[in-house]
Amino acid sequence: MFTTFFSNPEQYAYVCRLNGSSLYVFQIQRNSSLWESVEYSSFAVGPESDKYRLSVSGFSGDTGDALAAPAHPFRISNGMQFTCADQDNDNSGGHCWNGNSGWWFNLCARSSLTTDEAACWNAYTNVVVEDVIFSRMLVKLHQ
Ligand SMILES: [Ca+2]
Repeated sequence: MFTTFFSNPEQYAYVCRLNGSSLYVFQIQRNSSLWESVEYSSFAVGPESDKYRLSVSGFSGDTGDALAAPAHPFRISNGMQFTCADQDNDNSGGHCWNGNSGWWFNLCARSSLTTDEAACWNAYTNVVVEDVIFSRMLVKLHQ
């Protein structure tokens, strides 16, 4: 998990500085121990004034696009502002935040890699399966 990465406000700024990087890769390990990876050729996080809005495109990978696939529009994270314990920016009448860190929740999401207890990455169905036991994010910078 990169919970710590998203739990420190100064790290948000670091993510913003990485905007325009050539490739973002999420590597995900399921509780079956299998690893999967997804890539986004464009990954941007908006400024604090826009509550770190997510913008991704250019998906490829060996599992589905849980951030932007249109199968279940109300769960798309792409275009959403960041929600965490003290910032409810999701489209739920409640608060999608659960666990100990935040995510780009909509109503709510099919993905969340920042929580220690209920991590998920599910692009194919509307059922949230919390089967991610480890994940990491890699960034390839422009030359
Ligand atoms: Ca809400």
